[in-house]
Amino acid sequence: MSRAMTANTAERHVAANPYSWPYNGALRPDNTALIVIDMQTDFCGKGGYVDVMGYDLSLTQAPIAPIGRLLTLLRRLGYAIIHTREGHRPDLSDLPANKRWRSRQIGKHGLGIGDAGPCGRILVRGEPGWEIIPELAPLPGEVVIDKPGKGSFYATDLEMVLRLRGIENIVLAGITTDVCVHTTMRDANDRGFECLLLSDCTAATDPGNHLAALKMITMQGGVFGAHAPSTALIEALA
Ligand code: C5J
Repeated sequence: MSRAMTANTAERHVAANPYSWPYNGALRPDNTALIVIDMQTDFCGKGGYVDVMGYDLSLTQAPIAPIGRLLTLLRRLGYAIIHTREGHRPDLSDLPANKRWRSRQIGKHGLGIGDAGPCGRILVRGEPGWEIIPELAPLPGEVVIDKPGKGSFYATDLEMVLRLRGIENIVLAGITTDVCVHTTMRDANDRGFECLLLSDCTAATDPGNHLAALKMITMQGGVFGAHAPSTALIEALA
C-alpha cells in the first residue's frame, strides 16, 4: 500500500458546518480532547445563578442528556476529557468589581456573584451551586480546570495540559454557547487548535444567541472552526 493510501484510510471527518472537520482528517484519541464547559448547578440547576437571574432553565438543561451520551462513548474510546468550572475564591480576591456589580443588576432579588443564594454563595468555589452536576460529574483522572473568567484559557493551565498531551483538536460542549463556550473556542482557535462546537451539547440563556453563535462560526470559511450535532461526531467515530 502506498503512503498516500495509508494516510487516506486513516482519515476521519465529521460532517460539520461549514467544512468536514477536522480540516486534515486527523481525528484520533491521542490528539483530540472533549472540553465540557461549566456544567455546574449555577448554570443549569434549580436555585443556581441562571435560575436566580430568572432565565429559562430548560434551555441550559437541554444539553445534559446529549453530553452524557457523548461522555460515555468518548470515555470508552479513550479520548481525553476535560471539564471546566467558572468560579471565584471564597474571599473574592479574583472577582473584578465590575463583574460583581453587573451580576447584581438582573434578577428579582439583586443577588449576584459572591452573594448567598439558594445553592450557597453564587459562583464561589466549594459551594453547592458551583459543583458540576452529578449527571456529568468528572471521573477520577479527568482534568478539571477552575477558571475565574469566561474563557477557559484565561488565568488557567489549560493550554499547558493540552500541549503536554499532544492535543490538536478540541471538541466543545457545555454552557453557555454565546459566553464561556464561544470565548473558549475563539481563544483555542487563536492558539492553533482545530475546534468543533457541538450544537446540541451546548445552549445559551437565549435561543437566538445560541443560533447566532453557531452562525458566527461558519463565516470566513469557518472563522473559529466548525459546528455539528453530536450525532455527526458519533457517526464519524463509528
Ligand atoms: C456565563 C458561562 N454565562 N459559563 N458563564 O456567565 O457561560
